[in-house]
Amino acid sequence: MTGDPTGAGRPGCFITFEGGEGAGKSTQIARLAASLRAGADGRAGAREVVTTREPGGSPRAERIRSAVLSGVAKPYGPFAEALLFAAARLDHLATLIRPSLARGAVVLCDRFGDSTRAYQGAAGGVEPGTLSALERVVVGPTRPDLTLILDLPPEIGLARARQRDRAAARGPDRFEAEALGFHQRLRAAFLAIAAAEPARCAVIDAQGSPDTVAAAIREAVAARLPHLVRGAADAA
Ligand code: T5A
Repeated sequence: MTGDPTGAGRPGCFITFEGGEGAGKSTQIARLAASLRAGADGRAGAREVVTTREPGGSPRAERIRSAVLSGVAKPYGPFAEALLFAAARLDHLATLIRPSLARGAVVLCDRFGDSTRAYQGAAGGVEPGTLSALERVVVGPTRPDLTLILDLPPEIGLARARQRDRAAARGPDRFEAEALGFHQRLRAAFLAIAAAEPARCAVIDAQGSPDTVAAAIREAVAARLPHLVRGAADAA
């Protein structure tokens, strides 16, 4: 992919996945990555796709992830946690996301700035203006071209996450352990973000089977970023 297909001043394309706990983001990122990499005819190598996650995605940011998700920063409060997520994001953007976009890759990121707005802002109580200022400084122009918000009742997402955690013989992390009301505020916050920024965000019903959700995501990508699908067809 060359030029500036999204008009965002860079050759690559930045897609973020957002939503509550256990919504299926990791599952669906792997599926979309495979489908974009394969191209229209299933031939491997048609497009460079980078998959990554937040917090984390770079060695230094992964160290911050371990600390925050362990709950060690919880006593400092949601604003301090927002600063830690921002520090991780700064490194992730500088070392992975921006270089990948600059060489024309499609970057698929599991959570990004909307998670700070929802978790530390709407659910955690940090003032939105403060978080917007932080986002302006840290993210600057590297905003997502498309954000897929995987929506489902938090009871279902938490049950999925708990089942996965049990299978892996581990307990809930810092945020999974919050009360149901916290997760209900998160869901409302993600839907409010989508309503406020409809050009960037697409809400995906995440209650169906993995195949049904994957099909809805491919449809949204084709509708919002047709050059990605066209590019795959051209490469075929
Ligand atoms: N956070 C993050 C902040 O507070 N502020 C920030 O700024 C940022 C960036 C990250 C935590 O950090 C917080 C938010 C999070 O609490 P994490 O471990 O990355 O922690 O957690 P999540 O992003 O929530 O990811 P999860 O791994 O919990 O959930 P996913 O990725 O949404 O779901 P996935 O794909 O792992 O699926 C969960 C289980 O459900 C099954 C899967 O097989 C898996 O077992 N599943 C389905 N089952 C039935 N039907 C489907 N359609 C299914 N899809 C998946």
